[in-house]
Amino acid sequence: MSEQDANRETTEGPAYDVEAVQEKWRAVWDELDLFRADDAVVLSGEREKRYALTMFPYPSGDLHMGHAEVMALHDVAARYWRMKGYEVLNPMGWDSFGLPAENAAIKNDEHPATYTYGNIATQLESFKRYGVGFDWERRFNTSDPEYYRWTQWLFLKLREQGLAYRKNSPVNWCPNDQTVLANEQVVDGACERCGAEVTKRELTQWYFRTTAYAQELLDSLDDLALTWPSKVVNAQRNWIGRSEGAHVTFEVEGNDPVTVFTTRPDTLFGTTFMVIAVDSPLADTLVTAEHRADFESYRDEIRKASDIDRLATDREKTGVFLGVHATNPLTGAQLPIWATDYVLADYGTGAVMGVPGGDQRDWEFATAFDLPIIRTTEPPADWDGEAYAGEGAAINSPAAGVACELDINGLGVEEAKQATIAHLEKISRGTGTVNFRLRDWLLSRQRYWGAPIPIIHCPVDGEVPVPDDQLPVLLPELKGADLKPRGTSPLGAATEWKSVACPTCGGPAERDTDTMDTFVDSSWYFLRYVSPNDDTQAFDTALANAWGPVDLYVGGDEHAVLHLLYSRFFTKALRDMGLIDWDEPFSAYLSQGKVLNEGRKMSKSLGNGVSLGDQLAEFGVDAVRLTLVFASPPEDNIDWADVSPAGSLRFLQRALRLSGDVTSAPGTSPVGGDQTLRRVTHKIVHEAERLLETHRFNVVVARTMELVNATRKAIDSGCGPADSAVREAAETVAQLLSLVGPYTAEEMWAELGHQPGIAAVPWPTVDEALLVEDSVTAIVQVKGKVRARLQVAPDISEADLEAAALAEPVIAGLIEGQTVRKVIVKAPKLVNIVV
Ligand code: ANZ
Repeated sequence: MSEQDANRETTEGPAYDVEAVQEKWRAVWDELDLFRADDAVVLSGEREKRYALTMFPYPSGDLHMGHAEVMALHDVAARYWRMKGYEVLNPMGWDSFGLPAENAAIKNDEHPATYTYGNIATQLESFKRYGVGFDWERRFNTSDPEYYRWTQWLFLKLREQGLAYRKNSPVNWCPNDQTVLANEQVVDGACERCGAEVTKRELTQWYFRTTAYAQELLDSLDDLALTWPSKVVNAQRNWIGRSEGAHVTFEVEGNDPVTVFTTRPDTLFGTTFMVIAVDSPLADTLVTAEHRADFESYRDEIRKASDIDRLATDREKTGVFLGVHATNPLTGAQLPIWATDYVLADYGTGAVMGVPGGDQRDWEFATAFDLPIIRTTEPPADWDGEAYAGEGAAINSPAAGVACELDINGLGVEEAKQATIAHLEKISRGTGTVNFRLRDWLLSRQRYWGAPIPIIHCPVDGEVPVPDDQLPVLLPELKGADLKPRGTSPLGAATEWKSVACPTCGGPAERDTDTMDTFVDSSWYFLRYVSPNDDTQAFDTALANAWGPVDLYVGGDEHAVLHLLYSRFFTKALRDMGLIDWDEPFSAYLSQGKVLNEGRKMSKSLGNGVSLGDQLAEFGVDAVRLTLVFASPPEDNIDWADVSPAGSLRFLQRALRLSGDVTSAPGTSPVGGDQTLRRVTHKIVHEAERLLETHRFNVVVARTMELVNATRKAIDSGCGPADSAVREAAETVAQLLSLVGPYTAEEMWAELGHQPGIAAVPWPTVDEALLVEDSVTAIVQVKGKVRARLQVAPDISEADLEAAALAEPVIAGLIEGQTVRKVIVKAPKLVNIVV
């Protein structure tokens, strides 16, 4: 017996047999099938719906503490809705394709399918033991052909709409995972999964046109900001990165004109050079024969660097002259064109007008290569910095002696911008424009474990979609070394699978050998849950409209940009195809903190991991769940070293003992029971509703503890165990507790003489009359200082309150012999006496 167990026995009587209680109720619950969501009820409008969703796991091992936390939090909301009478959809499945499972499988020398499905079975068992109220009838795995058939179908739908396309471009390459990465998967220049430094490669890849929705994805964030955490909303805003500015076109001798994107068209008079992304096709076109050798060797060197390094403000400025000049459209000045690495090929137009007076990077570049600097915004008098990007009057625009039809000298930045844009539009040398940082989503992967891209490449017909009736394109069976990543897709090794007849001309053709990013699978899974077994369509539109959107989504911050943004894109695209009628997938989002140990993230290498299995074995499911919910507000991190599952277990036991002590019969009316205890009970239920709706689940647990204490006091030294208010309080404890400790709650419910299935019992009704306070505290101030406090009736009149204040002995003593000039009375809370 552990020290805690011994402690428990001496202070609280014998520990309850957690294991036996869990076993008993699990079997009963399986039988009762309490969490089945009823489509008919929401379709008919008979009951209002709630869709509760938590991010489905990758099956890369058994469940861990992080899963335990998110599931415990999520279940509080789902169970509460259920008790409040909503028809609740609360499904679960597995995000079973993708790198996490594949890498783990390769490491363990197993086939990804064997490994994945083995882990799913393990996790399913753990979920059931953990007692989360999921509708298991709706489960699916994204790696099931019945699911990915529809992922492929959706890909083709998006392609039909021009929202999926293939292009050749420099892409992020992870040398360790041997695959390309979306921009969102590169964090500080490293692979989001494995941490390896990301490099660039020129490849033909598939993209989703997320940029088509850039403005709407941004605009809808204004509404989401009310129900989503601000850090997630801000992360998305930054990621989408809207910039207002202009496209300006420069003539280039012997070449096509070059267009730049600038946020500061007002600085055009201060442009002294032009810089082009060294790795852009444009640089390659412009460079003269004489400068080509230098250019190419510079480019080879730069290709090794990541975007983050390239954009770092403290990076030394490098570049090569391309041998050509551009003409300033306003002044006719000749500007040398350089290639550099601080301009990115895939942002704006990949070309920048160099304004050293206004942009620090340009300043450093001009200084490094001895190019002229002209200020076009007047810096403040005490300015001793270099480039000045702030507010100020336009100067040198144009400079003295320079002829130009446009003169913006003296205008403020905003006015100067508008005037310049207007002029450029008039002379057809530019237009006002909006630019987004958001890039299209690169979705193809050179890895085995994903949904094959359903495209056939035909030498005659080009890209041909696989016809609907030939979906799914099943993953070919590959084994051993053939599965391993190698720079090109492993699917290429399946030579028989790869060669097919072209669906259009019947001639020899080849399947696309790339697979889709796992994030494609999870961008629409919330739709599949509404009709998970439908083999005629991806999802049923009527059901999707009835159940959707998700009312509360619970998950981690790590998906703030990736998964949430992609799901939002899919939702908007599907809406525009008429497949759903809502605009956003997740109406509210709760992002839970992390479970740490001793101040640090749990990890194998630090040796500070806490095994969920061990915790459950030692303290039981309810104590672990209660500890996780009680430890902090959901958004905050929890340090497992600072919490006490043993204390949680003691509390559960104390709660359980209440139900054994109640002696009145089930069904006894509480009316006429002890009023003090009834007031406490009803106030706590009333407050709990508000707390649950605002996701302050930890405080709900605190209030439940208070109710346990109040009930215990009533039994032991108050009205006694036979009072009907004691039964009411104990039943309320069981119901509140069912949100976090369902096994203990069910046990209490049975001991209180009820049928099993507390999860389906309606939420207690609050008697408003019991919420009215007997008395409130009124403050009495003399000369602005609080001198006394009075207990008064909440509906006391102003006259009575003034009289009571003046009669109070301390106050009477203070004002004796003084002239009372004024008495301000705000019943029932305040009396202010001015002497
Ligand atoms: C001239 C200028 C003058 C600029 C000035 C800024 C200040 P955001 O706000 O991020 O959109 N730029 C344009 N394309 C670029 C690329 N592909 N790689 C790196 N930099 C690029 O930034 C837009 C500004 O970043 C543009 O406005 C351009 O520099 C630069 F006083 O043009 B600016």
